[in-house]
Amino acid sequence: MEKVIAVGLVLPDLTYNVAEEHLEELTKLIETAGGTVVERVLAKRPRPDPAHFVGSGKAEEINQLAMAFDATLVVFDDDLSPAQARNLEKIIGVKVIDRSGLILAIFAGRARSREARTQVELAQLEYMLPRLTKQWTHLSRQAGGIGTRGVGETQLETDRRIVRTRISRLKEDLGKIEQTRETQRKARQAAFTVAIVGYTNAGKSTLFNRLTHGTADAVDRLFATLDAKSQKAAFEMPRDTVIIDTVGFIRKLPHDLVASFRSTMEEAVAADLVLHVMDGSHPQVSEQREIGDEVLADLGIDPERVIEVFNKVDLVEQDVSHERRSERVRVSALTGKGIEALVDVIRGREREGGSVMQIEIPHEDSRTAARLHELADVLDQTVTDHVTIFKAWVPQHAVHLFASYSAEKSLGRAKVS
Ligand SMILES: Nc1nc2c(ncn2[C@@H]2O[C@H](COP(=O)(O)OP(=O)(O)O)[C@@H](O)[C@H]2O)c(=O)[nH]1
Ligand SMILES: [Mg+2]
Repeated sequence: MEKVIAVGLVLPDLTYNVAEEHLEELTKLIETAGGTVVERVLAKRPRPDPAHFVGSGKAEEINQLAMAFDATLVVFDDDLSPAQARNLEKIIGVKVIDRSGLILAIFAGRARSREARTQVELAQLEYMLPRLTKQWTHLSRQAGGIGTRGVGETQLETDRRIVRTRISRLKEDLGKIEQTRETQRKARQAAFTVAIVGYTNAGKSTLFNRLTHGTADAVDRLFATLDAKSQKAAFEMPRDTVIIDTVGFIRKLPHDLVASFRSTMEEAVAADLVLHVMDGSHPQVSEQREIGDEVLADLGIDPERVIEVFNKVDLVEQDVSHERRSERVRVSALTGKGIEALVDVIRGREREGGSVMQIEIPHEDSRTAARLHELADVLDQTVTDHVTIFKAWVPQHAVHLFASYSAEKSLGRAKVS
């Protein structure tokens, strides 16, 4: 295990408590990357030092700590400029990376699908490019630790031109992979899709497993999930329903990564409904929620399509009943509490803008049957001597086309929009 020192900067607008929470999260990230935190440092300053970020005096202190604790890596919670990282390394004497570099390293270790691997390598190279110029020999000497995992030594030894060529190659590959993904998405179009999004560790994969009886990787680890996973809902639903698990958000997610992970998050963009899962027991839940809202807004997701899900209510003591707001559901994905209510909310959304109808179509009327298949979501069908009885979700605009075939038992209530 690589021994690591975690460093945070406390600016005047930040309380010590919040700074501690942020450092706690950084510690978890470091552990996720396979390191162990031997010491934490908080530096209080009116503003970042342009050359040494925390100041050269503090850097000197960190150097002493690194020697005392035998640390081989120092991780800063905030973004460092390439020059700051270089200057700090000179004083501290061991490898220095920032939160972005750390997250990239974690992603590199987690990526499984070709798409995720391509995206992560692309983001890593783009992150490294400005840092490569003079740090050349320096970086290749250091290769192999947390900060450089995923990018091979040979790449470090090549020059910028080759890195650039590699970057454009990866971008091309990514374009092709996205086309395939688009085709797969089209194939799912008939179904109602529900994407689960939220801060890392909020319980998305646990909820996914609850809703699908699935086997997504649900562990107490940041970013266990990188590849979107989809599976049919395990509950009886008015329409065919597919649930999608996605990668989590995090504070200060590197911008390059946000861009390259956009295509993974496209699953959420294309979804009919988005469940924004929050860890209701987390002290920083409102910050996490804001970050989630920002990312969703960034992706252009209409808040109308979002349902807020407060998870982990089993860990929250207060009585939840008098705090209810519409379209906010409180659940425990772990114990199953509130899941039925959530499923009901999803059902309600599925019925909106249409009706579940029972429709009897005579066998000779194949045109109407064909139209039904084209316009509606057929849930069930029974063939009798003269007619086929369909149970189907019919969008509001098409209800009149089938009204005369309807056995009049509209099973769902249409909400006129
Ligand atoms: N107590 C409690 N723990 C939960 C709940 N949901 C998830 N967890 C735990 O939180 C951790 C992260 O869950 P996971 O589903 O992997 O989160 P993800 O990163 O959002 O996919 C795991 O240790 C889960 O067991 C819940 O409702 N209550
Ligand atoms: Mg997950």
